[in-house]
Amino acid sequence: MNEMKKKVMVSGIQPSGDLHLGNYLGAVKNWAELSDEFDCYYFMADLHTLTVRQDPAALRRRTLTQLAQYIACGLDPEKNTLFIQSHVPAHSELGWILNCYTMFGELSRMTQFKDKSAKNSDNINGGLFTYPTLMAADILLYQPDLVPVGEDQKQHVELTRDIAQRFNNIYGETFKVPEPYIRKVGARIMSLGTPTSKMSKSDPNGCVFLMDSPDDIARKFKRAVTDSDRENCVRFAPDEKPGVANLMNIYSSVTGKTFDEIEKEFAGQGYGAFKPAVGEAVIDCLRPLREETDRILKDKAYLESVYKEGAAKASYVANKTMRKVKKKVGLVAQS
Ligand code: ATP
Ligand code: LTN
Repeated sequence: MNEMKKKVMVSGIQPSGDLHLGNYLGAVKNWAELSDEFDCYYFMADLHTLTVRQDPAALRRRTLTQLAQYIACGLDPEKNTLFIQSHVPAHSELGWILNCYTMFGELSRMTQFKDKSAKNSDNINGGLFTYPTLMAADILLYQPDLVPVGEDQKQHVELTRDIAQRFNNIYGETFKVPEPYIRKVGARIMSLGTPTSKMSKSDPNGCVFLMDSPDDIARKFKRAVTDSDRENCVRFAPDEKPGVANLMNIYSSVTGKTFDEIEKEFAGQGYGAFKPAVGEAVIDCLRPLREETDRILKDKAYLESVYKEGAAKASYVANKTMRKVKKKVGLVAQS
């Protein structure tokens, strides 16, 4: 029987910090649900992290931990292609070529470049500036239909589309022009300390990491900011009570309960009961993920087999695109 070709998805996360609840609920958990429907490529974007100084040993540890976490969070390596970006040299190769089809002005307009160069004013390197062309290469190599990303990466996917269209206009159909795939609100988890900004690894206090101990998680939720009014009532009102809304969102995401059900469950009980309950629900949700990650990390041979096989599968597809690109631009084929 002729099987319908599945749509292709590609995404990556930089191992520049440990994965947190926002990364899980907003990205990896959803990716796992797409495994059957799509042909998915997920990678550790290790080359991207070099735009900011990294401790080499910590980078290696976080890259492997992230892979173990992808698997523990439900990304089955049999159904998804999981790999380490630097293991597929085509990413760097195509990144260079695409640099030559991307304008200085376009790169200058990227808000992430402006933000990161403001934060790292002592290290505004070329990689930070050309980061979007490497990201475009990450994507275009796999000819995907969709790129699941957070809102903040939309601009980079749009630039990727522009680069692909420009290349196709010069050389004829070479790259599929992909769409960003951005999930609705709800998946945006906010900081427990500052509920008006998103939960981020750069704000460890308001951030729950997947590998945090149950005690740490309980403590972080007990300290979570709720609201400054004296209502002390669990009610979904994101504008008036962003902290409470965020906790309800987290509780709903990990238990599957609706906001109505949550309001009823905590009616008349106040934040004193609600905050620890959210903490407990998160502990229960993350415990199996943490234990499974630890178990996988101990099985070095298995982890190695996953990333080797992932790199081989990814390279096969990536090299096919590379051959096409090299031929189009006029590079001499080796064989
Ligand atoms: P940074 O601290 O540099 O802002 P980060 O911790 O926000 O990084 P990213 O590497 O930018 O994480 O994001 C990886 C993936 O996780 C992206 O798909 C992004 O949309 C998702 N993600 C990150 N933070 C959140 C969040 N708070 N809520 C929902 N999804 C998130
Ligand atoms: N830039 C992204 C990580 C990333 C990515 C990609 C996402 C690198 N290459 C390709 C999707 C597709 C980030 O910082 N979150």
